[in-house]
Amino acid sequence: PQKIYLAEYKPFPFLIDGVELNFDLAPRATRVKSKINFRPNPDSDSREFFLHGENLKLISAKIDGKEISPEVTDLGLTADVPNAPFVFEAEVEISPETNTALEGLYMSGGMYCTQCEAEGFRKITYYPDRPDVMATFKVRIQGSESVLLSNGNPVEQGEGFAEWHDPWPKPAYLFALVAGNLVAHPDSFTTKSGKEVELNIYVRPGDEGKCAFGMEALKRSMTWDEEVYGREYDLDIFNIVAVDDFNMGAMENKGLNIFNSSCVLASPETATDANFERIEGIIAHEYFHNWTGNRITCRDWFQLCLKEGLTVFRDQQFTSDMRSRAVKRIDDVITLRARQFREDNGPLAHPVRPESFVEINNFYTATVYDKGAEIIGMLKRLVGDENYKRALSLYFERHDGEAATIEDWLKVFEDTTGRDLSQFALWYSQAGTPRLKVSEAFEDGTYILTFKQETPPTPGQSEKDPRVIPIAVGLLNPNGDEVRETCVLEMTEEEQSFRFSGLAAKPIPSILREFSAPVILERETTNAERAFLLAHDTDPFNKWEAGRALAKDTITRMLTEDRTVGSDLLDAISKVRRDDSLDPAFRALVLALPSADDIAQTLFDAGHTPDPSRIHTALETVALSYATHLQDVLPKIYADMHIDGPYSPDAEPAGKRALQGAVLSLLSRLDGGNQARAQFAAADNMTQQLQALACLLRIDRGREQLAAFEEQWKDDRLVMDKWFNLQTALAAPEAAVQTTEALTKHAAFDWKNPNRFRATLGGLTGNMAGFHSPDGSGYRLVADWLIKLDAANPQTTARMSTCFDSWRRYDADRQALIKAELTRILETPKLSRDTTEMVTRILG
Ligand code: HT7
Ligand code: ZN
Repeated sequence: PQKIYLAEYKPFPFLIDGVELNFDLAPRATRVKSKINFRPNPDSDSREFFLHGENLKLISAKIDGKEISPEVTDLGLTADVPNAPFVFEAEVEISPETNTALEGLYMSGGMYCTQCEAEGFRKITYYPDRPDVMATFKVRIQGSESVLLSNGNPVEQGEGFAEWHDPWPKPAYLFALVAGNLVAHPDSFTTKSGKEVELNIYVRPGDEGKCAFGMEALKRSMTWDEEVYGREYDLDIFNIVAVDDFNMGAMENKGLNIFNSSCVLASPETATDANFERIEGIIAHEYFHNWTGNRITCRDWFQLCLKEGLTVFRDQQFTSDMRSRAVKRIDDVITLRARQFREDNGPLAHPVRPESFVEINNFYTATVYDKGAEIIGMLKRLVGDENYKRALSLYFERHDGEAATIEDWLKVFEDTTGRDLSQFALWYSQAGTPRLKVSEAFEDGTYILTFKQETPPTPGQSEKDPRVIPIAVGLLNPNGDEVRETCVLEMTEEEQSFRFSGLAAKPIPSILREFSAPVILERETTNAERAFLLAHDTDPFNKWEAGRALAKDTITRMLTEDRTVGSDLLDAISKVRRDDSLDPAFRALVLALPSADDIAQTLFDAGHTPDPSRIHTALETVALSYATHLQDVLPKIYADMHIDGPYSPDAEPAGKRALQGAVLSLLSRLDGGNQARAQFAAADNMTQQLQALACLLRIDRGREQLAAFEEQWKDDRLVMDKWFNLQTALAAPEAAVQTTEALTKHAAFDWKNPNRFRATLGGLTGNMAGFHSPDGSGYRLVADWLIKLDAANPQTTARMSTCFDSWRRYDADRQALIKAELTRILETPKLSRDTTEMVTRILG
């Protein structure tokens, strides 16, 4: 397959003055007529006219009204065109009903919908399907459905048709069309300059009761973007549509966001607290794209982090403002380490701005999104809040209506602050997570911290240069008082020392506060010091981090030195658990154990070969030790966290339920599941119902409750996803593969639906000890399903194949088994470009 390189960027030879599209909808024979006004691009010296087009049946093509016979291949169309403005017209036929890849125009549950990012528009009609070609669109839809939607503002609507006009020039990846017999949850919003905006969330009949939270989240997002970034909405209408079959979470199409129904629909009975928070974050994320992505888009797909890193950063800021800043930061770092650090440490490592790709869909990664957001966080910390604000205003002013690059982005910061950001730019071009080794010295009242940075080689990048690393540090004296408030040390060299003078005693450092840079901190320390920081650190992130390090140290020693769970960990954790002054959500986070995957990577980094089954046992042992050590207080904390009154998804009650759930999980290891059975029976919300079910699955496989849950929720697709997921994710290691296999034979296992596929197979791949079953049955089952799915949906298959990316961590037998399955996948006839690229990179 052909590789595309950033270095080979060339502008498109033509500009577009306007696009008219006409859709005549039919499930297997939709007709799309296009009329595009082209003119030569003065910034290009080429006049080659190539339009992308895939899986299209060309009916006719014209230039300036005259029929032409262009050269057509599997990838597009070439024609001779005048060296002057001209009108290109085409009519094509497409088949949405048989489009199982969920890219382009497809059908989901009887409705038509589109997904054009990144390169789906070329499956709708012939077009220069690249983000730097921006145009205004007029769209006419003919169909028998009651709701016919596209981007922009409505122009005219009548029996069987609707017309839309989007006045804002946009790239084709932001095009959207929806047609279905849908119902609206309507509302409105008045912008700060007094403009009335009509808002709707469109859903299938029956889902109307699950829209209210999403709508409130949308209005909160609109207000926040006005207040914090000065960004107002710019159309008369903003529509959201919920779709059941969707490859990712949601899509920011101009004025017509399309959402995976799991990322917008919520009611207390059917969605967990975590679902509510995620929905709020995703609604905000897609809405924020209206400025960071749509008004200012990307010049090419290598610049994807320009819109995604910034928009993730913005949605993280929003959530910290809506909820708890400390808890949000801890949650984000847990996710970053689990997804991005894993990626950066394996065969799929790539720079935040990659330099080449075969299939761009494979680069919607944790690195581009989450590390992209971390880079912006570092930049903000380095330049300060005021300069960040000024730089962003300049960015919006200078690049509005443009397709920009990372160079443009950094330039606004350089112009605002006068700083040279050329070394900082390495964060975009160098892959891999820097290791930051710390050593210290104390003499005559001066404390010296010395840092050494090193980034291990990654695929295609053996040498790395030192980066700029903002290291937020505070110092505590031995009695626990803070003697130096947080300051940001700016590391620029490979090795660098920083001095703190005038100290009466050797301080205890709190390093990398708020996780000020996406690095791995390596520092020789003791569990006594970790316990001290857990008790005294004023930085909530590092307070939590100290407890996490203590737990990880205990677990890794249990596995490598045959230690038992020490009292240092139990006493330290127990203090936090008993401390009523702390936020319950924070206490729940302190109690949560590191994931099996985290332990496996830590062991591997320390030169050990992780054994998934022993890791599982060690984690269970620590949980039981927590339970036994805390048994006198657990019932009281459980009772204290009880909330009277109706369910609310707000942060405070959600935090209480999180702590109550963590306590229930411990209690159920001591009481045979009595409390969990009672909670399951009494639960009036999904959070508590699912918490209880999870506990019972561990105890007696929860057979009775699983059946009751299925009976109660069999008609709710999103809740049934949870039912599938819980069983494969929490199955005992020896039963996980069999359980998954049985569930794939369940009548409700619709493998073409990405949510159901991910819930079921993704549950197994996340169940480390089950997936890595020594006989290779987990690998085989997953590979069988990936091969099957690839023929229908390459994008989701390629994404799910990343479950194999950590294969080099394991013993030789497991490595051989995984390699055999990856090779089998690769040898599948007609394997997609997406999966071929992914599996080839994983094999290395
Ligand atoms: N910008 C979107 C990324 C995206 C996507 C969404 C749904 C289906 C396929 C997709 N391919 C790329 C989502 C976002 O980051 O907001
Ligand atoms: Zn995004």
